[in-house]
Amino acid sequence: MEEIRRAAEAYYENLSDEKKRNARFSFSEMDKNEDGQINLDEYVEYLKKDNNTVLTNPSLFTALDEDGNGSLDFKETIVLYYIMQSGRALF
Ligand SMILES: [Ca+2]
Ligand SMILES: [Ca+2]
Repeated sequence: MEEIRRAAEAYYENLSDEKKRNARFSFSEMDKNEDGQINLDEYVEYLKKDNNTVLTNPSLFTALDEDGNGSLDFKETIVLYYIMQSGRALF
C-alpha cells in the first residue's frame, strides 16, 4: 500500500489544475454531509453508482485510511482517485 500511496501522490502532483479541481470535485461529491471526511457509508454509496464491487470492498477503505481514524480525508482519497483513473489493480 505504501508504494501505491507514493505513486498516487506523485500522480496528483503532476495533474493539471483542471484535473486537480476534478479530484476536489469528486471528493466533495462523495462527502455528502460536507464534514470534510469520507466515512464508510459515503464511500460505499458513492462507489456503488459505478457498480464497482472491488472498490466498495470495506477492506480497501481500511487500507486507504492511512491514519486509521475510520474516515478518509482528501489526501487519503487521492489514492482512490489514482486507482480509479489509472485502472491500476490493487491486489
Ligand atoms: Ca462526510
Ligand atoms: Ca483517515
